[in-house]
Amino acid sequence: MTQEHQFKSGFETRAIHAGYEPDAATGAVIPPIYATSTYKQDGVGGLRGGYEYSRSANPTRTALEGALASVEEGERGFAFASGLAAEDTIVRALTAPGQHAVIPDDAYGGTYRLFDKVEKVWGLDHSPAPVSDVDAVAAAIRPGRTRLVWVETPTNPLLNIGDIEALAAVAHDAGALLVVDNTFASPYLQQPLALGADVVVHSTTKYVGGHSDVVGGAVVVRDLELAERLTFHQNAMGAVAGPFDAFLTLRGLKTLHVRMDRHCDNAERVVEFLEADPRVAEVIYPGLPAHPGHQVAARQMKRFGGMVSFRVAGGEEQALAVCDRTQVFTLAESLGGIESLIEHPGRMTHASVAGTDLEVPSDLIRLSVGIENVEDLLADLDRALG
Ligand code: P1T
Repeated sequence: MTQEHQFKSGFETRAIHAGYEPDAATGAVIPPIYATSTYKQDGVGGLRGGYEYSRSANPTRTALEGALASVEEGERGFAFASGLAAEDTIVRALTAPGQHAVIPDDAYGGTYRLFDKVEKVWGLDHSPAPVSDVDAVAAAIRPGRTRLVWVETPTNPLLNIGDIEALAAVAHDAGALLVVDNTFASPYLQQPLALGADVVVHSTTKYVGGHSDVVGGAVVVRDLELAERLTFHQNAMGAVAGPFDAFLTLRGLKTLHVRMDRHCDNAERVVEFLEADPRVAEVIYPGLPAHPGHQVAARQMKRFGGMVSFRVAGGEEQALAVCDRTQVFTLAESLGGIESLIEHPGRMTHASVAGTDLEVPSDLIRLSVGIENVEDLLADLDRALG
């Protein structure tokens, strides 16, 4: 597909074709795993395909990076060894010591830990703010010092919704960049760059990879100056995706739209079931009209996603018991794979925020609703609720 054709195509076509032309020599329709660290030069500096060393660039990674840029409607994509490696590279590339970031007050625990224990030591301090409250985010900005307004939407694990257009306006008024962690929505459901965000970041470990078999991260931007800095830091810091990981992630991306629609279908049924169950105290899902972010989510997302959080009647003890009892939902960290997962954020993914402003309720359970038979999922939850 030519560049121009890629731009005009629908999401599904780009997810399958963007970033790679069938191999000129063999006709291979899928990019090979270029398991090579280096490339023969035809005379000093005579690079055949622009490749010099696989930390700087590798053809399998290039294919993934092109596809990521295309599905996020950006100009340049970057693939990293993990979501956190992608986040760290954004911070080092786009901020300087002495600057400040506004971060979500219910971010992924590991993101908070990165800002609080690593980036702060480097000289970037941060203030948590609720992403669903644009005025609170604006109030957390330190004029002249805030360089990044960093949001997740939906947030992990409380599924709060940030209004990307409004947050971009607030960030830009203050001379800051808006970074959107698009992991929970995936590029199929939401394209933050088209809504005014400057940087999109993903844990591709989740919906993009989609099969719980690879850890990875991605960054996508439109602005070529930001792209240049990210290119430099990706190479200089070196936290790149290896060729096999890039291959698996690209393979996952090609079916993202099909998987995601089924994740959403099944999540809607799970929400309906939980809403009607007296053993459940509260269901949190942006697709519910009563969710405070519903209107914004309906505007900026294609559907409402595969993540469902709920609070059980009976407190932490009951929440832990439910997590122990499921048989189809696997008790595990992570999300976004084909199989359903259940977890207790307070003790698992968000244990690192205990005792901080980001602490999550102890009776909260998070579901990553997979694409199994939905009746099996409902029966499993019914049994586990006891
Ligand atoms: O795990 P890694 O690929 O490094 O990505 C970190 C990350 C970043 N952003 C969001 C929104 C995330 O959810 C994550 C990872 N989250 C989990 C492992 C989890 O179970 O929530």
